[in-house]
This record gives sequence, C-alpha cells and structure tokens, in this order.
Amino acid sequence: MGHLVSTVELAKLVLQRDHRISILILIVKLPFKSSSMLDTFLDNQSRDNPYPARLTFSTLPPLSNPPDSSSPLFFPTVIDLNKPLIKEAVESRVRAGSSFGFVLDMFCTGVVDVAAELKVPSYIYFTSGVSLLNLLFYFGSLVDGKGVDICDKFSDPNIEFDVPGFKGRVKGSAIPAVCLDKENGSSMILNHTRRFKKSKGILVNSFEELETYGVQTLLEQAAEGSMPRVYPVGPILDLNKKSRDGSPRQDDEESTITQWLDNQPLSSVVFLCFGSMGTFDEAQVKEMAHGIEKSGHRFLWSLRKPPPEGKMWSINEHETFVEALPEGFLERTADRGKIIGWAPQVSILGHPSIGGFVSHCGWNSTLESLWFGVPIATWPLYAEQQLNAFELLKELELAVEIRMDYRRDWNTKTQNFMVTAEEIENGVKKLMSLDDETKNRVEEMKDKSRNALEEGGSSYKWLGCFIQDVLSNAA
Ligand SMILES: *[C@@H]1O[C@H](CO)[C@@H](O)[C@H](O)[C@H]1NC(C)=O
Ligand SMILES: *[C@@H]1O[C@H](CO)[C@@H](O)[C@H](O)[C@H]1NC(C)=O
Ligand SMILES: *[C@@H]1O[C@H](CO)[C@@H](O)[C@H](O)[C@H]1NC(C)=O
Ligand SMILES: CC(=O)N[C@H]1CO[C@H](CO)[C@@H](O)[C@@H]1O
Repeated sequence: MGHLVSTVELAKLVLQRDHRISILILIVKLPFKSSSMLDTFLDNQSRDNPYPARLTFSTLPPLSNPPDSSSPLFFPTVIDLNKPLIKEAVESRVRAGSSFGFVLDMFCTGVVDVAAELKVPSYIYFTSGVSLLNLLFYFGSLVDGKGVDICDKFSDPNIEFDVPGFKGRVKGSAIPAVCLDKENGSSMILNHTRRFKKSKGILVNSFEELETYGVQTLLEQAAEGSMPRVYPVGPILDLNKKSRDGSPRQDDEESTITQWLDNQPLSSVVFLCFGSMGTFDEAQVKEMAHGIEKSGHRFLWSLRKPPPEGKMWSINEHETFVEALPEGFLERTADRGKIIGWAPQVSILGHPSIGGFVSHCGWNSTLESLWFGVPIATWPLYAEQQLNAFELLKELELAVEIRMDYRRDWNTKTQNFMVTAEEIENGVKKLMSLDDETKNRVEEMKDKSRNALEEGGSSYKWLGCFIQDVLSNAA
C-alpha cells in the first residue's frame, strides 16, 4: 500500500509538470490481502482525480492459481504470472502509436521482460534510499564482476567494509538480512539489482541534500556509463492521509489522539511506532514498558498485537496488545501516557507536542520524521531498516541509538534478540534531551526537505530531467 500511495503521489507531480504526459497505473493485486483498503483508496482517487483524462487506474484480475505466499519467491512469482496480463493491458496503447514507457516499482522488475518484448523503455521507482541502492550495486559488482559469494563474505555481523557512496565503513550488521539469505533471498535481490542496472533510469524517493555523497557517487557512475541515471525526486510523502481507509472509526481514533496531544506540553511526548508490520512478543513488550516508564517521559505508543503464527500479513490494525503490559502499568502511567493501535503517523509527527520518535526506521517513516523535524531513536526490525538506522546514526548523525547491531531473520519468523528495558530507557532519555548539534542538524534537514520540492529546488529539477529524458526515450 505504501508503494502504491507513493507512486500515485509521484504520478501527480509528473502530470502537474507536463501536460503532454498521461499515466496509467497498473495494479497487481496480492492474492492473500483483503483489498478493501485498496478499493477505498482507488475509489477516492477516481472521485478526486485532478487529471481525469490523463491519470487512469487499472487493477489486473486476481490470479486463479496464486503461488504459496510463505515462499521467498512469492513476489517475483506473482509478477511473472502477471506478465501476460500486463502485456495485454498495455499492448493496444503501444500499437496505437502513442509513445510509451514503463515506470516499475522496485519489486516489479520482472516486467522489464514485457517492456523488452514491446520494445519500450523501462524506468524504476525505488521507494527506499540511495544508500540501499549503492549497497545493492556494490554487491552486484562483487558477484557479477568478481564472482564473490557475498553470503559467505559478509556473514560476520561485526565485519566492516568500504562501499562506494558511503563516507564511513559499513558494518556487517547493517546489511539487510535478505541480501545474505543463501536459500533464494540473495539471488532474488541480485536479480532485481541486475534489472535496475539495465533500466533507462532510477527515480529514488530521496533528495540530494539528504544523501549528497551517495547521489554524487551514483551520478559519477552514470556519467561513466556503468549505471543508469538516478533521479532523486523526493521526499514523496502522503501528507493528505490518502492511504487511510476513511472509515468513521479511524476519524474517531484520530480525533481522540489529537485531543490527547493537544493537552500535552510542547515537544514533551515521545512517539513509539514500528510500521505496518512491526509487532513484538510479550516479553519484549514488557521490557519496553519498563523502559518507557523508567524514562519518566510522556509517551504515545502504537502497541499492536502480533499476527497469528504464520500469518504475518494479517495484523489487525486496531487491536492493541495491552494484555502484554506489566501489571499496573496503565494505572501508573495514566497521567502521562497513551496506548493506541492504529496510528495516524503523519498527523502525530506534525503535532507540536511530539518531541521524539522511536522508530523502526522504515524509509517512509524516516522521510516523514525529517519532514517534521522530529528526531529519531533507532530501533530497526526487518528489511533494509538496519541500513537506514546505520545511515541516520553514523553517516548523517541525525538520530540517537536504541539498538541496531543485531540481525533478524529476513522473513521475520522469529525474534532472535531482545532489547532491554535499560537500553530503551537510555535511548528515550537521550532522544528527549538531545544535544543542540544534532537538534540543529535535524531542524536544517527539515528545511532542506521542504526546499527540495519547491520550484528551483533539487528534487524539482531532477523531476524535470526525468521528464525530459522520458520524452526523448519514449518508444
Ligand atoms: C508511509 O507510511 C505511513 C505509515 O505507515 C502511511 O500512512 C503512509 O501512507 C506512507 N506513505 C507513503 C508515501 O508511502
Ligand atoms: C534469478 O534469475 C535466474 C536467471 O533468470 C533464475 O534462474 C533464478 O531462479 C532467479 N532467482 C530467483 C530467486 O528468482
Ligand atoms: C474518501 O472519500 C470520503 C468521502 O469523500 C472521505 O470522507 C474520506 O476521507 C476519503 N478517504 C481518503 C482515504 O481519502
Ligand atoms: C525457485 C528456486 O530457486 N527455489 C530454490 C530456493 O532455495 C532452495 C534451497 O536452496 C532450492 O532448493 C530451491 O530450488
């Protein structure tokens, strides 16, 4: 859902900039997910479409024989099985003689084959940061250029190594676990990376001022011809909360939260939230509760119940996990804390009472937090979050650390680490009494992220370059 929202926002920016372009958004439905949120989102988008003639949506029919969703090859397989449908959906447009090109989500790279068959160019929309892109290209060059087995070479989480695009040495523990998965994970990531490299260009949801060095490195490689061009066009955020399901229940929950925040002093509340799939087991919840309580700070905590065993996709957004809290916790903290399930993250981060954010460091949350100038305490969980946390702490010095030195199974089946109450207490205290230098850096990045999108700003210019290139490449 996050990828789709971000893609639609990007599409609107492109349409706003150039009236010659039309965009068709093709959506592949995942077989296991309830699609009510998607349907509401699409309904609203079509009702409230600023470019009805140029922005259209098409949802592909669901697969009659979906692959096993617990397999690591699930996503690439779903895309493979959809290729004929995708081709069918666009073929008439290509044949009609209009210029045409694909922009592919970073997990849909299999569609480059369709583009090649139709002899049209494809671009990638990379919804994570430039640092991940640099790391993936580095691994790709080791495997394809030097025959290195990266799963062996980087298996030690304490290893330190140089990566083009990073100022300091990268630590083994920052590598996304899927990259080191010998089974199929690393092969899948490499396959994506090879296709990124073959694309005509890569749009990245980041901005030059945030990842200056990483962007420069990629642009130099592009100038040498060894890499497609990157276009840092972000931050693309969903600030109008379009991804919400718009139900009265969410409206109620949001106004309760806002009212509570309205009654707290300026910058006094620490917000804890771990993304759409971030949940913890009971023992970890108890440690968190003790740590938060001992920190003495006010808090707003999105505490959700873990999904049933083997069903990581079916979290009930609204269900809290209060039964895991230590005895008496709610009573003792009633005057300074609030537990919530679903969190309207953007309106919370934008509220003046929020002083800090304990975050899983998903890229999207990272960009949102910087946009509002809210400092982060890092607690990454899965995917590329360890790398994002590493970048925020070590490369950019925009955050404080809770923990980030452990590696979690890439398919998140087990929680093989425990963050202690003491680490949480210390992290929260550090976050809420941040040194002035870090505070100023965060504040500056807030201004830079907003300026990047303004006319004449860096991301504004890069989007212009992208549009130019598309118009000259379109087949
Ligand atoms: C980012 O994540 C938040 C919280 O999960 C979600 O509400 C929002 O729609 C996402 N935005 C984008 C652009 O993906
Ligand atoms: C990666 O691509 C190769 C060659 O097309 C294929 O044999 C392999 O199965 C792919 N790996 C994964 C995990 O998809
Ligand atoms: C969808 O549209 C309804 C009715 O216009 C509105 O109340 C709701 O806030 C919208 N939801 C989203 C997610 O934009
Ligand atoms: C489709 C595919 O490549 N599956 C492989 C995943 O990894 C296991 C273990 O290495 C292989 O046996 C499968 O063939």
